[in-house]
Amino acid sequence: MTKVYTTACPRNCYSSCSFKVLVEDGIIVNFEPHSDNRATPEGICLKGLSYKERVYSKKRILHPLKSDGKGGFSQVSWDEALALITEKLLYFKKEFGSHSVFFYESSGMSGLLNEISSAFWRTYGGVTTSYGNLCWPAGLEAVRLTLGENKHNVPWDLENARLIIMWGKNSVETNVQESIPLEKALEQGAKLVVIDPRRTETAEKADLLIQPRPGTDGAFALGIARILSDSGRVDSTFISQYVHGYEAFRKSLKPYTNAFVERITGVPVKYLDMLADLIAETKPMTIIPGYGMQRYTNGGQTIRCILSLQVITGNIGKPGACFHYANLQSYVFDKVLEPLSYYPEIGDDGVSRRAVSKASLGQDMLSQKDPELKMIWVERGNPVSQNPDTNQILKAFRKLEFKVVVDQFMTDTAREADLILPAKSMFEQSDIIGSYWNPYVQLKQKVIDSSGEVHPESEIYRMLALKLGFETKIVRELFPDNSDESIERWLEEKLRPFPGISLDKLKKGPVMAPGLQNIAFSDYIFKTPSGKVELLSDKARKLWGVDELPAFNLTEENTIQDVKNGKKAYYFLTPNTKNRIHSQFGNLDVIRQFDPEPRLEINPEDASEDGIKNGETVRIFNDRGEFYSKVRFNFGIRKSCLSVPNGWWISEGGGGNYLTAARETDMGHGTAFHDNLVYIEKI
Ligand SMILES: Nc1nc2c(c(=O)[nH]1)N[C@H]1C(S)=C(S)[C@@H](COP(=O)(O)OP(=O)(O)OC[C@H]3O[C@@H](n4cnc5c(=O)[nH]c(N)nc54)[C@H](O)[C@@H]3O)O[C@H]1N2
Ligand SMILES: Nc1nc2c(c(=O)[nH]1)N[C@H]1C(S)=C(S)[C@@H](COP(=O)(O)OP(=O)(O)OC[C@H]3O[C@@H](n4cnc5c(=O)[nH]c(N)nc54)[C@H](O)[C@@H]3O)O[C@H]1N2
Ligand SMILES: [Mo]
Repeated sequence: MTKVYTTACPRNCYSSCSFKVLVEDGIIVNFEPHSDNRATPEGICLKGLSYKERVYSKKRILHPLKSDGKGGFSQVSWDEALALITEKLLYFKKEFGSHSVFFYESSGMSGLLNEISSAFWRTYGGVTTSYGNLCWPAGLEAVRLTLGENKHNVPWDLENARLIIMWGKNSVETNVQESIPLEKALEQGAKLVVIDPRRTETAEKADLLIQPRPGTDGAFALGIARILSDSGRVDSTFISQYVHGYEAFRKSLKPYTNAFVERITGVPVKYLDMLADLIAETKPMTIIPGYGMQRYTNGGQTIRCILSLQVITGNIGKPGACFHYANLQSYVFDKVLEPLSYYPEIGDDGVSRRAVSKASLGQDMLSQKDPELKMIWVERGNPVSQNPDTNQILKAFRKLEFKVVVDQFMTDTAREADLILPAKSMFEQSDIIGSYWNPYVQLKQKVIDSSGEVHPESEIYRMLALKLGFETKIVRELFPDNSDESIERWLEEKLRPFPGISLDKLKKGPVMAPGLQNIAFSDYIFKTPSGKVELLSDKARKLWGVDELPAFNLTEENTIQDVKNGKKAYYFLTPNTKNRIHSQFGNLDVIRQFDPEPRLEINPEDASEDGIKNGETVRIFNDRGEFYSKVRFNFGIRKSCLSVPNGWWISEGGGGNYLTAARETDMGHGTAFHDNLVYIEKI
């Protein structure tokens, strides 16, 4: 008998697809689309289809593994693993204080149950945690400063746009499902502009591709804003009713002359005029900025500059008119989870807090004093391959006395562990997820029993809490046992404030977020200090020390001449790619068929200047580190740029983060991965 379950993909990906899982005799046999999700009606991508291999893969870790200290691991029982962890936790707390333990989590799996981890570490006595994010926070903060909150029109509203600008977003690869409304819009005659130093798969659909020097989009946007405001082609009615600071903004645009913008961005002036005309003449317009573009030291300001174009043309709060950064309308559980949370910025409950920046993880771990770090617990993250400055991270890891990594596979980070605990797959525990693009709350359902000896984190923490002697009442309150009833009861409790959503409903399909605005800001309520759209933001200076106005600053490493220390230097881009989610999926055979090894893309003109042939192996380096890769010629990549997708494990030939700097973005404590000049040489 085939049982059919509704579920949703919990990966850190825009799409968060709904789909159905077909199960026979407790084994997953197939997947089907779930058409109730209007944003993802056609089903999952190749990564989704590879889930079957992922769950049943021989490479999957199914038992606790202990390191022999020489690179090998052997299986140990849960009893032994838990006893060892308990002993270490008690010892480090007594000897050095609980903050000598570092709890690191990241974006490998989403869900409300993740908050149990925080509750555990808080109850243990408070540990060192991390703040900031590898992904998107500079842009989130830029939008919040300007519009008051992060939301955008429902994905299918894109059909209504007449002009779509994919500004540093490679939607065809990173948001596959966005192609559905995009294609419809294009069929109806909409124009697509792509702004990206790479000629991406998305660019193949475009009417116009503009390839600026990396990190200079702010100047480009302000150049357009100047042309529009000088020629009076702005929406004066919208501006006078809803915009704060337009006059100051207009005056600040003077320096962004065509000549200046061309020099900074490397884009010929005619394209600046062309895009200004298109924007002035084509309404409604939706700008879809990507996240890669804000991983620079000027990333937040860049997003403010681009958003200003949306604002001065009045393209807000209407069908087809919006700034598609992040739609957090389904993130409704923050309040409900607050009692469990343990983050530096939350609450004052007498537990002392200490946190290090995700952007400078290695350096910050090494510099902790009183107490120094002794132990790390890594969960849902692969910092050795995903955070910047790998050499520093390895140094910091290797200085620790005890490392626990919870993961499904032998990742670069797992290899560094003293003890690896096997992690659940998405099909082995139910949880509730939101999305930062589609507007649904969804249930990721348990459809099979745990593989091998796997326990989900909630259960690992419950077992540890008992071993550590946490009060019985606390254990009962905070740590549900892993029976289906207990987990469902826990989830139902989190749904209680939302009468429109029940677990039964979610088992059938996705449910629209409560209070959803299909067309974001259609009520023209902006939760900013002035109650208006803020081009001028006092908070921007107060919180982050940047200009009150959207302004362009050169990134830390950009030289404009594309040389450094007298030597030809390259902008090193490490974007996301179709067949992996960061460091996940690349190890599966299905995916390997398409992507067997990393390739560094280079413009053949650059390659010939450096005497490099297609397919040759080169050394890529700077003063932070080096790695080696074969090159692939790509006429579509802007000169002076190199590109290799992030996420390749070091053990698979990856290593891009050996070269990235441990730097925060200008706002939001993001990570400026792409602000990174490198050199290459033949070997
Ligand atoms: N298939 C797949 N989908 C994913 C992911 C994945 O790994 N794989 N990851 C998910 C996550 S966590 C994220 S953060 C998103 C990210 O997905 P996107 O938002 O698309 O971001 P990136 O792939 O980092 O970068 C997008 C583009 O920005 C370009 N770019 C880099 N620097 C600049 C610049 O200075 N100016 C301009 N104009 N363009 C620039 C890059 O060349 C790249 O093509 O995708 C999500 N979806
Ligand atoms: N150079 C460079 N580096 C980058 C980026 C870039 O643009 N350039 N992009 C950054 C971005 S946008 C992001 S979002 C990050 C992503 O980096 P991370 O947040 O570290 O996420 P992933 O690499 O997707 O997955 C981390 C691990 O989670 C594991 N995992 C999956 N499910 C579970 C579970 O249920 N429990 C546990 N314990 N583990 C699980 C996976 O097997 C995987 O090994 O990378 C960043 N790194
Ligand atoms: Mo991300």
